[in-house]
Amino acid sequence: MHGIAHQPSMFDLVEEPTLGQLDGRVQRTELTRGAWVDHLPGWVDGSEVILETLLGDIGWRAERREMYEREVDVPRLLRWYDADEPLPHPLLTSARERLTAYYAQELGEPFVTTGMCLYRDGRDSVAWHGDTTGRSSSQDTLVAIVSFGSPRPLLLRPRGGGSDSLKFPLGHGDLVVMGGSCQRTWEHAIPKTAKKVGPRVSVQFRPVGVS
Ligand SMILES: O=C(O)CCC(=O)C(=O)O
Repeated sequence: MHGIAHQPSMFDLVEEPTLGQLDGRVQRTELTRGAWVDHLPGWVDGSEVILETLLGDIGWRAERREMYEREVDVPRLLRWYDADEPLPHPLLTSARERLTAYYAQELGEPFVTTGMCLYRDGRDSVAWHGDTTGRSSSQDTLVAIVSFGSPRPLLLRPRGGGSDSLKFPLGHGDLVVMGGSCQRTWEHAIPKTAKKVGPRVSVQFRPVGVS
């Protein structure tokens, strides 16, 4: 589908995907203004089969938006799962449950929706933004991201810029969680790259009413 060049090896495809421990392994970086980021490289093991599923025909859509008075394609494909829509691989459902349990104290509510973004190659990207549609425009919340496929850096900077950005390299099976005031007081981006990179899928879990 979509002409995505991806050649999994037979070896990778027979490996069963599993989720690692979260307790004691997640590393927190405190940012300014009550924002923080948690990072756990390699949370999902054997994730090749999940990438294959996600690169299949799961209903990816291109979005268009107005720019300089004309409509242009948003440079990535999107797929949104509401609370009651089954996810395309059972490990993703387990991941959402495990994250809900791990962050229960801090979040006080479950992760419910699942947004997915497909970056087909290095030309796909997302510009600086915070997830501020809905409650996250005024309340602290958590957005958890599990990354599959080619590594791409997630950049973070305080809203409005002004200081150097932080870089979290997101590889195959890595977890990153943005928390506290991060969506309001910081911005994040996945920049384009001229390097030859394969597809990457970002799977984002959010509480209800946050996007
Ligand atoms: O690709 C990512 O992991 C980040 C996605 C993102 O920033 C968003 O969809 O809000």
